[in-house]
Amino acid sequence: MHKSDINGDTMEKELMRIGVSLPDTLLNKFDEIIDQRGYSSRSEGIRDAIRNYISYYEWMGDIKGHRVGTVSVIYDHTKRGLSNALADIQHHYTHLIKSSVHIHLDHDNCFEVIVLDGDGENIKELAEAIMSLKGVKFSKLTTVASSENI
Ligand code: NI
Repeated sequence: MHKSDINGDTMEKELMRIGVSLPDTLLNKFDEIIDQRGYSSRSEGIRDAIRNYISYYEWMGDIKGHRVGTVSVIYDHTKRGLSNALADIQHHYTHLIKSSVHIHLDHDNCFEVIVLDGDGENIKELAEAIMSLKGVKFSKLTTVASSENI
């Protein structure tokens, strides 16, 4: 077996082309960042972004045991059904949610921080449910082991 077959390099070398539809504001912002960071091409920036996305979700997969944490979300409250969907999710996980803060950022956007305490896998479920909602522009989960495990 060739060495590259073992470490997965072979897979990375087979480049696939994909077509992606993006809002121009999102693409312009992305182009600005990859330019500032000195990326040689948009493709290289996208590959890096996808690697970060994958490692973030792999990290999320390791969240287990009793945890405390936060989910921060920025979303467009004018998006039909989104505020209701967010409320529905939070009402489903009342046993985890200790507090939340809501700030109306501007005409369309809201910033919400949800403070959580409970089982790590449930916290992850809650975070994933929120992150996958259409209209959520930013979301971030942070967790630490609760005091008994520190
Ligand atoms: Ni608001």
